[in-house]
Order: sequence, then C-alpha cells, then structure tokens
Amino acid sequence: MKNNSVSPDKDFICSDDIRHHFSMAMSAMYQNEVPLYGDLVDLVSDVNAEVLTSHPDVKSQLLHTGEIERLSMERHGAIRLGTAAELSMMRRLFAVMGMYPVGYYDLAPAGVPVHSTAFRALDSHSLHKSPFRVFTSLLRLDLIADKTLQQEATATLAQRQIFTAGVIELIEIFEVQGGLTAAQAEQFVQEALETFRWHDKTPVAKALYQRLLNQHPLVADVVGFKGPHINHLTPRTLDIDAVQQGMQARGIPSKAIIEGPPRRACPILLRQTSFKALQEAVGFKVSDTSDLSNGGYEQGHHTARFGEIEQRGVALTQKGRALYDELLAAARRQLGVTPNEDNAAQYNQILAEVFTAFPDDYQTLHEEELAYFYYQLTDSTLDSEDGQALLAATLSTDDLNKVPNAKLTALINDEVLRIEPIVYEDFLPVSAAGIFQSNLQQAQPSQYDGYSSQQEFERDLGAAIYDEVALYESMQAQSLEQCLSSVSI
Ligand code: OOG
Ligand code: NI
Repeated sequence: MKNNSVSPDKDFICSDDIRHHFSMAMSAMYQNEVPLYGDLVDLVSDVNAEVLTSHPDVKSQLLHTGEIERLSMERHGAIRLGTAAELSMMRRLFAVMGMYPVGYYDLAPAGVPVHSTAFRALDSHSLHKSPFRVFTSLLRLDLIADKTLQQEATATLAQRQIFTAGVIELIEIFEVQGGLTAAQAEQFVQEALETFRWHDKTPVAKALYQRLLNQHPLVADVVGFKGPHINHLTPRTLDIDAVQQGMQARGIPSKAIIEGPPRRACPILLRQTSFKALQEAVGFKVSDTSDLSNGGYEQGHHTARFGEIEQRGVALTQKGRALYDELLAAARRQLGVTPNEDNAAQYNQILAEVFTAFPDDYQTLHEEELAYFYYQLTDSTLDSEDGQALLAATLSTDDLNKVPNAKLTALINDEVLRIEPIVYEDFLPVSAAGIFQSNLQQAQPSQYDGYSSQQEFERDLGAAIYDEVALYESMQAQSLEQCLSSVSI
C-alpha cells in the first residue's frame, strides 16, 4: 500500500465516521446472512415511531440528550475470540474506529466459560455520531476439564488467522500515521468485515466438533470455526415489552424472560430480550482425505446466531448499581430457581414487587445520587440574566467534579437547571449470561469455580480497560462545565 508517508493532518477520515460506515456495512451483511434480523429491525423501528408519537416527554428527552438522531443506528454486536493474540489484534482493529475496551465482565460464575469487555466510543459526542459497540468475549480454555481436549483446542486455534493481511497492514498504517485516508478507510471497512463473516465450512472434523460441543457449546462455536462470526446485532427500542409482544405476534421465537430490571416509568440500565438461535447447515471437514466426494466436507449443523433487542435507561452510580444488584439477587432468591419459560410470569411479578424499592422518578434518582444526569440550562435560564447570574454565583467556588448534590437540587428546583438522563452505554453480566444461555442448545454446568481476573484479561488484551463509572461521572461533570461556560455573565 502506498501513502505510508502521509502526514497526520486534515486528510484523515475521522474514526467516528469509519465506525459509522463499518456498523452500516456490518448491518447489511448480517441482514443478508440472517434475514430474521431484518424483520426485527423493522419491528423495532415501527415501535419506536409509535412511542415517539405517543410519548412527547420521551421525544423531548431524546432531543435534549442528542440521542434522537442515533436511535435508528445500529447498537451492538457480539463476538467470541479464542486466543490472547486475537484479542489484542481486535483491540487494535477497534481502535481504528475509535472503539476502546470499557468494563470487565466475568461470566464464569454464571456457567459461561468466557470473560469479556465491550468496545465502544467513550464520549457523548462520539457516541452520538455512532453508538456502535461490540461485546467481545475471550474463551477460557483453562476452564475445560478435559486436558487432552484443551490441548487439541489450543492447537486448532493456533492454526487459524482471523484477520486478513490487508486489515493488519491498515491497522499498522493507522498506528504509524495516526489516521487513515478516505481510500484506506474504505478498504479498512471491507477488510475488517471479513473477520466477522459467517463461514459455513468448518476447519475441524465432525468428531472433534462434537467433543468440543459436549464440553460446552461455546467452545465448539469458537474453536470449530474459521473466525469470530458476529453472533447477533441488537437494535435499540424505546419499548421492549411492545417488541416482545410484536415478536410473538409475528411468530418470531422470542426468549421467555426479558433480562434486566422490570418495566418502569424511568428506565434504568438495560433490558434485553432475543429471538432464539437458528440451526444452520455447516459442512464439517472430513478427516478421511481419500473421500472427496463432497469437496472434502460432510453436512451437519450448528446453532449460534440470533437476534436481540435492547432498551436502554439511565446509567447508575455505584450506589444505584449496588441497589440494582441487591434487588435483582433478592428477586432471584425469592424465585428459587433460574428464571425460565415455565416461571416467567411468576418471576416478572416478583421482580416488579422487589423493584418498588428503587425510586422511579428522575428527581429522586438525582437527589439520592442513584443515577447520572446531564445538567442543562432551562429555556428560562437561557432567556434570563438573573438565572445565569444565580448559576454563576452558586457554583463559582466549587470544583465542578464535586458540587454538593443539595446545591444542584436547589438549582433544579428553582428551574435554573434541568436534568436529562445519561443513557447507560454498557452491559450487565447477569443479563449477558442469560442471553448466552438462552442461545445454547444444551445444558451446561451451572457455574465454573476457576478464578477469573481483570488483570489477566488486560494482559491478553494488551491494554487497560476503561472504568465505565468514571466515564459517566466525567460526562456529568462536563455537562455542568458546559452550562457554566455558556452563561454570558
Ligand atoms: C454475548 C452475549 C452478551 C449482551 O447483550 O449482553 C450480549 C454473546 O452471546 O456472545 O451480547
Ligand atoms: Ni447482546
């Protein structure tokens, strides 16, 4: 490739734009591969249009936060990787698109032998330009009890190359130049897409696949394939219950339980549901190379890819999150077993009752410091010098990262400031485990005891993971700073 010597300046395409193009290309590819996903996107867009018409409050909130424009864009996908080298190169690939690892999720305690992070944009501006994110899991082969199989899996993974030579070259150019030109960016999107493509021919024999499957379906899904096919893409809805009903009405086989908190007036964190994984035909490599009657492959099937929908709510502070975790655990304890199809109605009822302990209006969530908010000037403050003077005088002596909540509450009550929820951009480990499990076709161990560590994950990743709470905190503080800097006093 030429252009190695382009100087780092205006000729480069913004990473946000590369991410946007990539997410559109990925969506088109997945729609082609899994047509049911396209039906889901249509259903979600109908439901969202209906909510925006019937709930002007929701519409005005999304206008104020800037989310309205990104609503129809893709939200998240998920992949599963096999080795530290794959994870580290994937981090470098996502960095080209302005996506960085945020949050650490250990799923082993929930019986899923992976640990994960989510690659996403970090600040509001970039998130609004393209909120695309990818939940990325690393398989933990160390949790495989059968040591012979563990070695075979390791050897199989060592032979695959999930990145094209072209994408690696472009990643290196990006790192040296500090950006990609338009032509390079376009080529990058095409080459990067190859990594996420579905392959209907496996590099392993059926017998090995079956042994991997018996160990855990996830092990087969990673080790048995040429690359980390995107396993779902998830649009964002404003009313997940309506989409769940819509799926059932259209005969789309949905998951019985919506993961996460119950339905509320003021949504918190993340609610998710999915349609079940498809059984897809795949050709397994025949080990007997003398039989090439079918091109060296024998027919079989694999179950992995599905569709998911999410509804996002306000991000919680550590205090809010602790309350969420406590209430979710209490609801599950009360149910006594893992929520499933047979106890869905009972679980939903318990969940709703238990969560009455979580305040359900934004004022109280703010006053009790349970959630994060953008501070914005009210229309009357924008029009009045008095309001602006009051704001400037009240906050003049404060460190904007640590303004006492009571002061801000007073400004809100005086209608100098208004609050708008900062949307939760991340994932939830219990929900993620539920999504994984509902899409695996056979029973698995209920938990792994092996220890997991963020440090080990970061070592494999080759970088530190961003702490999501710190990111929300700084978004909140920045919004206050913006209020102050935009007053003309
Ligand atoms: C990831 C499952 C988790 C979510 O939205 O919580 C996830 C996977 O199945 O690979 O995507
Ligand atoms: Ni997902």
